[in-house]
Amino acid sequence: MPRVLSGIQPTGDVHLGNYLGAIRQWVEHQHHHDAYFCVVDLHALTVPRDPAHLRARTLETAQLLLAAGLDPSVCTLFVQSHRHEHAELAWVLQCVASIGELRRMTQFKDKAAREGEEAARVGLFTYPVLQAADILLYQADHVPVGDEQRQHLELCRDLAERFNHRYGEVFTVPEATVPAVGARIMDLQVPTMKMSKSSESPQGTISILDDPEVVTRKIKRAVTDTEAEVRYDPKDKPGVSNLLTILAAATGRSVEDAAAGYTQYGPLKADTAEAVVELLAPVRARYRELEVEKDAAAILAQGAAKAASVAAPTVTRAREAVGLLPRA
Ligand code: ATP
Ligand code: LTN
Repeated sequence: MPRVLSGIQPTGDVHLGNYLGAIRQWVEHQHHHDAYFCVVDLHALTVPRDPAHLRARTLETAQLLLAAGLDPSVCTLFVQSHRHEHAELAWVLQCVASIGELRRMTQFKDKAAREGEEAARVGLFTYPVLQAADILLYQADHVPVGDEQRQHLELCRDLAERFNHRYGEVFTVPEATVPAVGARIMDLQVPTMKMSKSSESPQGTISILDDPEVVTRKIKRAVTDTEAEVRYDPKDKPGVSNLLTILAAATGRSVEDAAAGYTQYGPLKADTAEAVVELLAPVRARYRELEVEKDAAAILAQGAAKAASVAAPTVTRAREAVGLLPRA
């Protein structure tokens, strides 16, 4: 079976963009892949966080993934920091990556620009190398992610190829799997910015646990434009195009099909809201049903143990390849 791995940061409320861009694909993939999914708590340390909050969010994010449909009897769900191999391989790969290629990462440039690069943590800079370690440890063939992760996946492939070339074949070179529709859901209030867990735009972000009334209100108040023409044109009409993308992704159609028949924004918003409410209803219901807290911790412990069976041999091979003295 081909192997799949992906991760999500425990940095805030899981939102519709995470669901349509990534999680929904994970739920699908788990049935025909050897599938590994992790809550990437080490990645969350790259910007300042409250420790108690991070701890709580890590468990809650795992619970949400279970509610969204990840099934621990068919996939491996774990917390990144519970496997020390991630940090260990990340170091080795930091000695393969160059400063120049990391400097070109747009996510680093954007995030570092917010506080000024001087004060940005070194971990924010090396973040994509840790991500590459996550992927390469499991010899993943496919990595289902949203659109903004393409560049990190390219870097991961480059590092795998460079390592294999320099030290011998150790790593599978992975491919990004990005959905055709829904890979980049935009903020409903600022449709030129991607919907994000860590943005300060509660009205622009739909949490996957939002009440149906809240979802409906947010979509009805979504920023559009004054033209009153329903047409998919992300450059000139980012708000309307985002609604069409959401409607299309939620109902499994192309954006063109989704746009057909609408002449006004009101009905488009009403139907989009209805489709999203319907899409998220099972996730909300399951989140409430789950005897969450205890179960999730046990599932994560099992997941970490299962992850070791793939991660540990990979690290051993990588250590040997670069010339680290074998452990006694
Ligand atoms: P943060 O704001 O803390 O960076 P995030 O919302 O970008 O968080 P991540 O945990 O970094 O979420 O990403 C988890 C997955 O969700 C990734 O595969 C990412 O590509 C995808 N994703 C994130 N935001 C969107 C979005 N707006 N549209 C589609 N996919 C998204
Ligand atoms: N950087 C990713 C999260 C992430 C990830 C991974 C995704 C960390 N490690 C490994 C896929 C595979 C993001 O979505 N911001």
